Amino acid sequence: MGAFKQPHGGELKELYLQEHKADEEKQRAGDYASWDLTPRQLCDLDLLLNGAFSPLEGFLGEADYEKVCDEMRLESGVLWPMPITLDVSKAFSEEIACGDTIALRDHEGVLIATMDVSDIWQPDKESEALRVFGTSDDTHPAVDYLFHQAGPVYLGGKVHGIEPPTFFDFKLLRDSPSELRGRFRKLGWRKVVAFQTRNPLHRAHQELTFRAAREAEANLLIQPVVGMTKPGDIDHFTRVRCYEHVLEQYPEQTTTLSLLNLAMRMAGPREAIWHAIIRKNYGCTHFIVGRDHAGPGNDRNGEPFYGAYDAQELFREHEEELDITMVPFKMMVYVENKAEYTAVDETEPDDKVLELSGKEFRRRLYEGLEIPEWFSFPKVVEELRRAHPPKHEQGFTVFFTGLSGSGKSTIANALMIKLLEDGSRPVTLLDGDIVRKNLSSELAFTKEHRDLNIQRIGFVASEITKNRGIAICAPIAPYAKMRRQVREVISPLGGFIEIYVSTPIEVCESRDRKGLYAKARAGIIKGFTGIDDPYEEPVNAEMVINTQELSPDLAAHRILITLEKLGYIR
Ligand code: PPS
Repeated sequence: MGAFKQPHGGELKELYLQEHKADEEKQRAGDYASWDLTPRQLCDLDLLLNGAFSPLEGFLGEADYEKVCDEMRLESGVLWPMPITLDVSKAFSEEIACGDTIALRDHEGVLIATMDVSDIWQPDKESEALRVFGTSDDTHPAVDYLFHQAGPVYLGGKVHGIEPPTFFDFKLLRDSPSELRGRFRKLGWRKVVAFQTRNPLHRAHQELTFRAAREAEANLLIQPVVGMTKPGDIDHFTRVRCYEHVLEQYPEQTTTLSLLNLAMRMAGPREAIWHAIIRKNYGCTHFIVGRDHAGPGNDRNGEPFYGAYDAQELFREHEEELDITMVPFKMMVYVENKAEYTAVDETEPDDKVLELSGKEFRRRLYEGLEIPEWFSFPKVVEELRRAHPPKHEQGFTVFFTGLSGSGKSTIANALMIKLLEDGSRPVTLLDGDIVRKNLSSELAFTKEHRDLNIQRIGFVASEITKNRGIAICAPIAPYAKMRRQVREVISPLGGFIEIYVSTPIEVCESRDRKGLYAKARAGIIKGFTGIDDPYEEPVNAEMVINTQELSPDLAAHRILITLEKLGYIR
């Protein structure tokens, strides 16, 4: 591996089998118990197999796991801060025994690797959270994952790579450690400083990376994470397009971009050590650690999980052993009177410092407001605006709920017509009866079937909302839990406006347009909402409409006014 040494003198551990051995193993794997990898496990496995996680040779066994949690070290004594574990369901763990080999497959069933199971154990997750992340507060994304998503049983053992995971996006920007080392060798880059990021790059980042390269007299690798970052982050497709624009601002001879399929844990100081080991494996000699490196934000009480410079401190303690040099950075700020960026601790008393917090930046972005030139690059802002349009260009769902005969359909229909007249976006009406005919024709009115019906409506509405259309739903949706679930699915994708049509049961029954209430009273229809099946009244609907007080036309008009107030229409 030439000038590039792996930490602690070890070689890069690439775990793919040679072609003929992989073919043989593939044949045998038909008989192995098979585990479908979760997205996070697939990221971990990808980096295990390509050597980015050297010196690991597989998912951690129990002894290594315990020592990593306690001391950030493997049993061998080698520094390794993050437990890389294969969590599975109890049912799957009961199918297998230590000594078995299992098949590890992606979500389409492609065999990525096999694993010789050496350990099967049930971890104490609370203790793991406290030891690794220093907290059991599940507002920490990795604690949330550990407690609410990870399976209850861990499997450890060596892995044998059969086929690298397939990527359809940005293929030319994805490199294995040996590929990147090869590129550095070819370019004659003996010193490389790596910059890790999960955010779009703005001017402050550019200045910081320029300075780092200058200080270290090194070339620059911008290596953004595209595996899994903090929930709520800007999607990687948008970010990579932004990185490509920013790259035009860098000298081509000394800067390169490569994407890292890492599943981050947001573990602050421990994560910084982990990132450095990975960058060392990729052939870098220096690593930038800025303010609050891989920080998960604030805890339940509004306090930061880690100190702003804790990562730098922990890195410093282990720098020699890591064999990669830290380039520490304070926060960069813009000094207006000097028209340049500088480290926050280098400003002078008379300097006029301009700042734009991440929160304020996002607010301006989402509301289509001005973003100053000193903060970012026009092409980056344009890209971000395209991905996060202002509310009047986002999709939204208007979700009516109410008893049969409450007037939902009539108002929903009136609203649809008014929105079609406005013409700003395509509109789809998912009325109870329409859905029951086209989407849920085999379903009855049991609780289970009603839930499934609402789930389907929620799914279709979420797709419409994501693609910037308008979905109008008008089912009875009698159960609060399902309404909440639909809200949770749709809200991150656009607007969600719940409207409770609160017409009392007596009025609905007296109208009895379809004659169903009479049949329900006579016991001909069983489980009828409001008669012998419950309707749980919404408590957090954006609007309540009583059709005794408002005509359908006026009700639809009121809804339009609310949509205008919320910013979804102009
Ligand atoms: S649910 O609970 O949300 O899945 O119901 P939904 O799909 O909206 O119901 C659509 C229409 O089915 C008729 N219908 C019943 N409603 C309630 N309970 C029972 N048991 C039932 N059986 C048939 C009823 O007319 C609903 O139409 P709307 O438009 O609401 O009157």
